[in-house]
Amino acid sequence: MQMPAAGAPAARDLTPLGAPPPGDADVTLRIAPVTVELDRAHILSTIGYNGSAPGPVLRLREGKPVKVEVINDTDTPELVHWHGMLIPPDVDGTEEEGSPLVDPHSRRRFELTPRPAGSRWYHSHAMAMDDLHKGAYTGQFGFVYVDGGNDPGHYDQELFLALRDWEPFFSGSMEDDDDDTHGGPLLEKPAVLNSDPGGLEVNSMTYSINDKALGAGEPIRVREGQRLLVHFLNASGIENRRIALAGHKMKVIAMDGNPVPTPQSLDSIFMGAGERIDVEIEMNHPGIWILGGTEKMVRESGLGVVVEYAGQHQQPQWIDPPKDAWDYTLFGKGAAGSPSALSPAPQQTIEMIFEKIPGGAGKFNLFLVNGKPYPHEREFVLQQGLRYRLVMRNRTDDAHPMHMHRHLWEIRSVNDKPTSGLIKDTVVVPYYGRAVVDFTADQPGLTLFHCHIQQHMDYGFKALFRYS
Ligand SMILES: [Cu+2]
Repeated sequence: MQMPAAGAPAARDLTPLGAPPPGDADVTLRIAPVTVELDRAHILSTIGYNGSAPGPVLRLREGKPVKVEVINDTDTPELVHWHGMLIPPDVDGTEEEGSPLVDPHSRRRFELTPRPAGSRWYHSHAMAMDDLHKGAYTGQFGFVYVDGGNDPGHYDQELFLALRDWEPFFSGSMEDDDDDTHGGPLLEKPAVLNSDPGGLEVNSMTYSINDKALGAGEPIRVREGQRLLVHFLNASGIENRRIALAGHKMKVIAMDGNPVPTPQSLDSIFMGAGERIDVEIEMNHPGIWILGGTEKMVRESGLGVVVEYAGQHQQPQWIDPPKDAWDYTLFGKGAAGSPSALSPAPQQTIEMIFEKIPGGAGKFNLFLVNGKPYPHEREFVLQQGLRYRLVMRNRTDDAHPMHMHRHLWEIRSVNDKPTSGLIKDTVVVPYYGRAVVDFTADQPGLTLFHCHIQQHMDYGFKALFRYS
């Protein structure tokens, strides 16, 4: 199939600018300046959706088309991307794929059919470069829950909790204490490292869950014996995070909205930027507890929320969880005994090598995919219907949450540890490590692949897949 080049999308259900405000949109998202009061000391101005940040939780029915009206009340063009959905490139909200921009002070109508069921999210896909008031640094993010209508769970409470950092700033080098991937076998560590001085990184020291810093908002009020379903999202454009609920285990039942083959009860969970994890929590330990980042500085700078059992009155308590190893393969099927029907053999393999060119003092690092920053030529061409294996070789000293639009990945190995059956749209490729995923090329059209850390994406860490 011949696909249009980026910037020349097929017109489809797009209302031209200046059309009268239609009254029949199912969802209206107004992008405009908002004030977010994390706590009394942190009252921020940013850009949000419908007067808040995060935006509203959108509950959509799987397979039922929705009309989305995007109104851009800012001075710069915007894009609303639907992360984790299998939708065509012209509504995916990605300039590289040819989705139309929503121009400043104008509106545009999109029609999309939400699928598959599960926890998805929407966010700006604008480039930020050196402007820390754009793209993923703003308050333009929110959950989309695509309802499949077959949720067997009976929960007393369902919560949507987005982890977030604010007031980003540039710093010389980031001590990434929350990078849990350093313990790996370093399969991709080059024999000779580039010892040039590193460039600027984006950092933060201001955090929240949803729009409140730890202790500033209402607690999550529970009763002993309740079962909670919590949808977590790491909505950071900067960092991966580990979180825990003191005194409780969290049972991981879905990742990136997709049920995991092997649910696990853990003391803490790790989420790359852009990833979602759904957990069940049995409220079986009365007290007043902190749910928050496992790193003290991060938690005390706001990344947390109090969980309060009825009738308890003490100070909120934190307990450091045991430092469990985090590994996607825990949640997949074992390689042995996996029915091959569920994991068809790939017909072609695509190799990708990730490298970082240190920028030096005061400059930005540059990221390369197979030796080149974005844009590439026609290196990544898919043939519709084929099953592909993507081997991601991370020859950098960061863990990168890699995301492919409009497709779902089946994780096949992490640092050569095999697995199958775990379906995701974002995968953290470990520090000097390797991740292998399989996918079927079943979504024709341009498809963006990128690191979900905004600065990495902006400085080269992207590639565009095409269909031949
Ligand atoms: Cu990255």
